[in-house]
Formats: sequence, structure tokens, C-alpha cells
Amino acid sequence: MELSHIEHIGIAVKNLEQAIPYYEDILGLKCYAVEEVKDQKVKTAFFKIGMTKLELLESTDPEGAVAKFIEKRGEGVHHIAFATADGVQNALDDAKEKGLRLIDKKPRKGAEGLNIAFLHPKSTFGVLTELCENPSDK
Ligand code: CMX
Repeated sequence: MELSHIEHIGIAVKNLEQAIPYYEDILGLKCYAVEEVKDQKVKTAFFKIGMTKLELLESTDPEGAVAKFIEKRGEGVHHIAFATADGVQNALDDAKEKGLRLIDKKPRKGAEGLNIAFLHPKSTFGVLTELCENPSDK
């Protein structure tokens, strides 16, 4: 696979409204979008910083991945998302061939219209890893 940059860092929070002022008023970033991703059971808030973004994640469902993460490990860094230069499916095929555990066998739709797929943290040294591509870049 070929990765071009860190697309975003996902951060799990209990409450977006309470967390956003820290990023805006203390760190001086601007929240440019809030979006619910029903499929992932989250509400997201995005901030740009240089070439990358921060994605705050609030769970919309007590059984969702982010709610379970916070219950087990508390608020904090949840995943790193890499932009693929040669496509998510290609990266997944490569990861599978090299014996990594895939959460998604095929790309699916994530926030901001990106095609996304996750690699399991148990096969990536503890970091939930997201692979992304922007279909409009194709
Ligand atoms: N980072 C690192 N480790 C994680 C983790 C994370 N984000 N989430 C769970 N784990 C670990 C747990 O601590 C646990 O480890 P131990 O067995 O050592 O305690 C193990 O993985 C299993 O955790 P679990 O609570 O039993 O959770 P599940 O197996 O049910 O689910 C995972 C874990 C990663 C498969 C699931 O969270 C998933 O499918 N994630 C991908 C989708 C997602 O996270 N969506 C939300 C964000 C969407 C977006 O960005 O738009």
C-alpha cells in the first residue's frame, strides 16, 4: 500500500459540546463541520490543522464502538486515519495478504463522503487504524 499523509486523528469524547470549546478557545482551531455518521453510531466534529484534521467522536448509541471504547479506556485518542495514495481496496488487499486482521473487508462510507476501512488494533500494535480515500480525488 502507499499512504500519502495522516488524514485525521480520531478522538473519543463523551460530549462534543463540552469538548469543542477546548479546541476552539484554548487551541485556537475552528470547528468547520459537525456531522452524524449513522452507520458508525457517532456524531463527529472536525478541525483542520495543516494537512491533517482532528475528528472528535461522540457516541450516539451506548452499544457503539466509541461508547464501548470510552467505557473501557476513557476519553482519548481513538484511531489514526491514513490517506491512501493507491486506494483503500488496494490497501486492504495488501494488509490481508500480509496477515493483518481486517475489520472491514471492503471500503464503506465514512464522514465527509470518504471511503474508509479499519484494521483491527490487535494486529496493528494497539492502534485502531483507518484507511481512507476521497472518491473525488480519483
Ligand atoms: N484502539 C485500540 N484498542 C482498542 C480500540 C481502539 N480504538 N477499541 C477497542 N480496543 C481494544 C480493547 O481495549 C480490547 O482490548 P483487550 O481485549 O486487550 O481489553 C479489544 O480491542 C476488544 O475490544 P472490545 O471493547 O471488546 O471491542 P470490540 O471487539 O467489540 O470492538 C473494534 C473493537 C476495534 C473491533 C471496534 O471498535 C470497531 O469495529 N471499530 C471500527 C469502527 C469504529 O471505531 N467506528 C467509530 C469511528 C467512526 C468514524 O471515525 O467515523
